[in-house]
Amino acid sequence: MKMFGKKWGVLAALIALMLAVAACGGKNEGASPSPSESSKAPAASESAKPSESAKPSESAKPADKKVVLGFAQVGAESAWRTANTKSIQESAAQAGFELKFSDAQQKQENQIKAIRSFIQQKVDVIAFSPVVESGWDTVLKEAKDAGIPVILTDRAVDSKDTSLYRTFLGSDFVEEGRKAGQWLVDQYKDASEDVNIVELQGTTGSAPANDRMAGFQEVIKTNPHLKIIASQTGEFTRAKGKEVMQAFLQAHKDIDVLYAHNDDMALGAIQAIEAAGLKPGTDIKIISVDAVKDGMQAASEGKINFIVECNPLLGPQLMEAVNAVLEGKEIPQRIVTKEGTFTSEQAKEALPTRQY
Ligand code: GYE
Repeated sequence: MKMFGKKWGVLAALIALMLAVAACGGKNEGASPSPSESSKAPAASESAKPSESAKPSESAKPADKKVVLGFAQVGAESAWRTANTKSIQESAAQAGFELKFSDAQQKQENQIKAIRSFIQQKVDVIAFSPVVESGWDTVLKEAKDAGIPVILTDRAVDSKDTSLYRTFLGSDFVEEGRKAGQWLVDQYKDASEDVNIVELQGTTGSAPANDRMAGFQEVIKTNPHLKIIASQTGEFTRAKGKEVMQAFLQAHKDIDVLYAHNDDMALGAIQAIEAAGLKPGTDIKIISVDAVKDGMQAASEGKINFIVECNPLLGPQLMEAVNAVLEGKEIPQRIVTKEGTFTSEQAKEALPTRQY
């Protein structure tokens, strides 16, 4: 944007100068020649490069219309989400796309409204991260009928008709839950008494909450001593994580383990645990998911014992998928992000180079 202003400012100054010089000889036509020259400069492929030079050309030359991508984001509930939003915005700019971005504040009705408005505006592609899994068929059908391809990012929908979207790009949340459970199984393999686990679930009905719960349960049931004694949503936020953990601590005097579906809730819970005079990571073992900076920091201090990584930097892959869809290329129905896990020691090592 700034470059646009600057460039045109310089052009305008040049033109003014030329006009002044030519005023006596009198044949210069004014503003048109220079802008149209500059508008030819960036070819379509060049505009995909991280350069601002694409912008003046597009507005001066409507034939080279930018790809318009409508993105309906879940909200701004966590550090993961903030990193995800930034990745999408930056990658869209780099790809030379016009991004119409909407924040649904964790409400499905807002996302549906945003998608309908993208359809009305005839965007080229719609992408979204569905806040919950169910209830999308009608609006997805509307997009399909309008001929607008839809790409799911981050979270899945439970629609039976998979022709309603072109691909689903994101993590395998069941696998994340399994990794969390496996660490616990390994830690307590010699347990001779019950291990009391409390669980802070993500947003009710969301794919990561459903799947992280399922994967975790699947693995821990191999050891009957591993018992979930309480499980409640903390809505993926720090504030709610703290509040629910406070209630857990009041209701149960013998909590051994906290499994939080994301770092933000674990960080909120850590505050509640410390306020109760207990040592997070020691008195209560903590497992969480995401591996955002603050989570990794807490892990490196030994307050979180194990973090399962969930990569929010989906922007570049999303833009590739948008291009592929628009070029009519075949893309896989499912694109899974690669991720790892971190113990406290590994978190300490990895922290300085974390991007989010
Ligand atoms: O783990 C959590 C966020 O959908 C993977 O949503 C995402 C989850 C992430 O709020 O922090």
